[in-house]
Amino acid sequence: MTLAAEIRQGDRRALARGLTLVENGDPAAAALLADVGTASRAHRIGITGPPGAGKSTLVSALTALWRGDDRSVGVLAVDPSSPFTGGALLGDRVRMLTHSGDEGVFIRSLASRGALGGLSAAIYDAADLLDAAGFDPVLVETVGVGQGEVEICRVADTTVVVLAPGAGDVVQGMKAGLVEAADVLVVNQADREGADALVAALRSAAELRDAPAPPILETTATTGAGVDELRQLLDARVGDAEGESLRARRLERAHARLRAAVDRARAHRYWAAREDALARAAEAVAAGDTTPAAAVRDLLEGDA
Ligand SMILES: Nc1nc2c(ncn2[C@@H]2O[C@H](COP(=O)(O)OP(=O)(O)OP(=O)(O)O)[C@@H](O)[C@H]2O)c(=O)[nH]1
Ligand SMILES: [Mg+2]
Repeated sequence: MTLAAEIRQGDRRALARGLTLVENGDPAAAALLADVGTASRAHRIGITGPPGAGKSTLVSALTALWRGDDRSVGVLAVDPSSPFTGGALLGDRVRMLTHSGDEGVFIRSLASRGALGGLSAAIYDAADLLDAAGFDPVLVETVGVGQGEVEICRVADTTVVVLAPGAGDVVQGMKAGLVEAADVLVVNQADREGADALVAALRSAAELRDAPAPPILETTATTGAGVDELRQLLDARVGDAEGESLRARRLERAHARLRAAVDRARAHRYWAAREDALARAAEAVAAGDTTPAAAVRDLLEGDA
């Protein structure tokens, strides 16, 4: 049986092997992804927000609820801010999930070591594999500050931004970008002081967006309070009422993804055929024998 067929049958070891190919940017990954068949069935949910907001705790609590409905849950934990930590740090971050040994839960940390096109391409591809293996929903937890994680959220059908009260000025500053990216805003650690004030602040920030204000929910992930409401809200997005906006989002994502993939493939082919020319041009530019602009013109000459 091919690796793709094993993954489609839900073979966990095959899935793990496939994810490693994707993560390492292995040439075999492209063939696997083409083979593995139609994806885009699973609801892909990005969970993002500042460190320590309670994302993993929330993911774990949500997972428990979905398992109660007998749904299989895939979790990808991503750390765009530390590409060089490999798995160590990420391992710590996901270890708190209490679902090990449950066949209906698949948790994997993802570091982009060699993925062509970087981490967001690797996340797309990894989510495809989890999807093909029958996991639905697929959750992507990302930690980070600023544009990085907002960018990564673009791979999701639904972006949940998790904040916690009392995280200080840095968090206040980055909220704007995060609020922009959110389909759902969650104020976690609602048991702590300042949660209501944070909700009020987010409500005013959300009103400034062009898009309709996202729903704002309060949760206490450690006790589970509010988590079922979040789960229902997420599930409703794939239902009839919100199905249309999800389809539009997927179309937009497919567009961006295909363009990026073709750009990468073309760049790869282009440079593979021109390594020597590049080396010569770089030497000429460095020596002052030609200008960068002239070198670029020469390199692009004859390219369609
Ligand atoms: N009081 C309180 N503590 C919480 C709540 N949710 C999570 N925590 C605690 O906050 C700490 C961080 O929780 P995590 O779930 O690891 O947070 P995270 O956002 O995944 O953190 P990183 O992955 O490191 O960015 C842990 O000690 C949790 O037990 C909550 O609702 N209330
Ligand atoms: Mg975490």
